[in-house]
Amino acid sequence: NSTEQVERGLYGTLVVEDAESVGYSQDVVMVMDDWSLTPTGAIDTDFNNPTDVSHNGRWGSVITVNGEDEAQLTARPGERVRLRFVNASVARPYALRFVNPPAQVIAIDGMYVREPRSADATLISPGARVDVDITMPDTPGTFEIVEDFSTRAVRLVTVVVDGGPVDTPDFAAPRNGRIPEWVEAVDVDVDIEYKLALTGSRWTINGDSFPIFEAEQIEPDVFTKVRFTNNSIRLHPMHLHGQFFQVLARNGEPVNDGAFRDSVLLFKDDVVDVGLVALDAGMWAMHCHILEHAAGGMMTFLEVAAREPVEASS
Ligand SMILES: [Cu+2]
Repeated sequence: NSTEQVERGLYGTLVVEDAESVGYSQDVVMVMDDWSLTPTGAIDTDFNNPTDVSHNGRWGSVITVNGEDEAQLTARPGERVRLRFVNASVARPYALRFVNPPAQVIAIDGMYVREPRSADATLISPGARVDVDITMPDTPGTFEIVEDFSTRAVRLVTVVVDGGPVDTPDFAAPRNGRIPEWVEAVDVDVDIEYKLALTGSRWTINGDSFPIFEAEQIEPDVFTKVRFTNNSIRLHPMHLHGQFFQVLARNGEPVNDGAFRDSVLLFKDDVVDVGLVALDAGMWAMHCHILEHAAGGMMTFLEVAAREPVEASS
């Protein structure tokens, strides 16, 4: 399975550029990963060990950005920079901190959000992507971008602001004003519920552990409400291929997500409702993005039916 390959670094990024340049002075991809190393600095080869599978997967002690454990970004005072964060870790979520200078999230999982929102305390679960809009201070200096998902804060990137100041590019941050507000969806019946549990040493979805699975089927072009119920004490970043969804509610509390995403992080005992309108027919994988959990059986498929062929009029 893919755990070992991704742990060893078999991944890359693909940036789909805007049709027209938005106007940032820099556009930088930030790939985050963590590494489990032996005392001599080699990659620990104990992949998918039973403890990692039954706990929260494998969390390495060394965190890197773009392969550097002391990653640095250099910019001139006043520059407005787009940072595209990608979580390539097999198991570890990151919580980004942007206090000074402040920053805005403009896109989640490769899709612009309805309204840019504060990037402080932004969660990026394994496999997720977040784009951030940040303007450099107008005087030289350094600041750090840190993450503090676990109790210990870790520096991800040192930003060095240096050189002569530039005029800050002045434009409205990109957004997708067409993302619907599904406020009434809170009261709509659930179409599919996925119950997530640890059964013995295997992870199960509705009692089945992959490669045993029963694919749920949904129709294209209609609203579908999916509930994830975490009947375990572990984290589960649930990830759906091929479609994007909005979070509707978390533990019964309505959420005005304003973002289409392809994964959502469940904490201990969480019940999370998401809504989607499937557009692309096919058998789509749905799995926990803690890859040790996927290897332990936490995977299924969601089948989106093909559209009825349209009769040619005579
Ligand atoms: Cu999981």
